[in-house]
Amino acid sequence: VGRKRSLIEDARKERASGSSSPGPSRGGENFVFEEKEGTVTLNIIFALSHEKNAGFFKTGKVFETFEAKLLHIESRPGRKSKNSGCDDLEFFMRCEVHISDTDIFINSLKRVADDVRTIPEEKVPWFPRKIRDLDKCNLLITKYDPDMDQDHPGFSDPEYRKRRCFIAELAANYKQGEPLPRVEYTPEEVATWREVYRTLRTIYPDLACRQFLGGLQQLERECGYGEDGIPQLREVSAFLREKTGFQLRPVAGLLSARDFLASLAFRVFQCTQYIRHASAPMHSPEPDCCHELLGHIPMLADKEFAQFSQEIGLASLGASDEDIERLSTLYWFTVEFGLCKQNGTVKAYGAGLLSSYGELIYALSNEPEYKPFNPEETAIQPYQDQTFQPVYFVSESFEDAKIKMRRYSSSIQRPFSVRYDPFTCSLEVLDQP
Ligand code: HBI
Ligand code: NLE
Ligand code: FE
Repeated sequence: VGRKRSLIEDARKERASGSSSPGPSRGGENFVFEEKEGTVTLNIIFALSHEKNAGFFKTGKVFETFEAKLLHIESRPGRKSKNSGCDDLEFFMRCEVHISDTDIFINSLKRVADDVRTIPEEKVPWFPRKIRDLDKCNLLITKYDPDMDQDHPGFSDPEYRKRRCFIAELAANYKQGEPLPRVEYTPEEVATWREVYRTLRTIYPDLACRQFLGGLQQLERECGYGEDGIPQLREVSAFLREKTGFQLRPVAGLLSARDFLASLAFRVFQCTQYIRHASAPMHSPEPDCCHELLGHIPMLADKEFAQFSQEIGLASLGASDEDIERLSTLYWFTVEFGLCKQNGTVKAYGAGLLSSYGELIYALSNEPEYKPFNPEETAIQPYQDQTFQPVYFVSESFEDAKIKMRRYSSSIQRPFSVRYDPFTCSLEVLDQP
């Protein structure tokens, strides 16, 4: 517990201190807002025509008089120059002034410069810019932890809890680019895996979607999947990289939605390495290696699905808390619990279904309610993360889900746009015009 707490605190501290604040140009630090006591940060734009060149120094005097602390300065051809050919300049200044001086400061500027206006500060949450920044995406949620939750099947099993701490430590110490840690699984752990694998394997052909079955077959042929041993993340990651460019990194437990989704933007999938408690093989409320390896990995070997996953990740970067909540609900009802139509029948593609014998059977029985997948509606559907879902969303096809999801993502308002550069594994962040 202590270790996890301190992980959470480290992540918070690092973010708050801004020492890790990434990004070179506008769109980077300009968005990060910090209100210090008694001061306010202003983004000011003003224009100076060529004849009034001396005006620049007059504006400088205003800044000096009000002891404005300059944070950023930029100049560019003004709006007028574009139309009239006259060479006026526009200045963008970011500065800190005393709150009580704000109005008089702006008015003084108006006397010496043209078109003075302020633009509101955008508050954009920190997000990773390069793949190495994922080392900072480590905010764990201790909701279903065996150390914290009395209802967890491992709560009263000290051996199990000790084992979980050991495996959590491997993930906590991991840094991007290092070889993935190996876990020597005990015979008891392998027995749990065997039971999960064997029972699920018999029902997959009838209930899982075509893409999943294809992926699983490849994993069985090329990556040692089978009931006799728990595959190691290192091999599985190498396999996925060849298929779709996805790679894995170890994670100690349930990650915050923001951090989890952010890693998808880099085609990185965060995987737990511990296994569920032997007493509850057919369903676990938290992710474990059965869920990752059986539920997620076969799907991530499909190109179209990989693209779908990355796009949810890209849409989440720097999004507001409310948008993250909606995106993670969408993720929940698609990537985790999605159903889709194939040749006239409904099949499962959601990882939470494909790793739980109990819920897979239930979801494809005629008990639960089905609704057509429609992002606007799906995004606000309350969901259940302790036991089976009361409702599942059915997509016409992956193609259809992807198109609808794209339309939804592009409706999310952000003051910048992002593009992933696969050569450098980093993001290009562009200010919108
Ligand atoms: N963390 N380790 C881990 N694995 C997941 O599958 C996972 C997560 N955090 C959040 C999450 N999934 C989703 O349910 C969404 O909230 C994004
Ligand atoms: N219920 C799933 C399982 O038993 O494998 C895990 C879901 C994780 C979100
Ligand atoms: Fe999952």
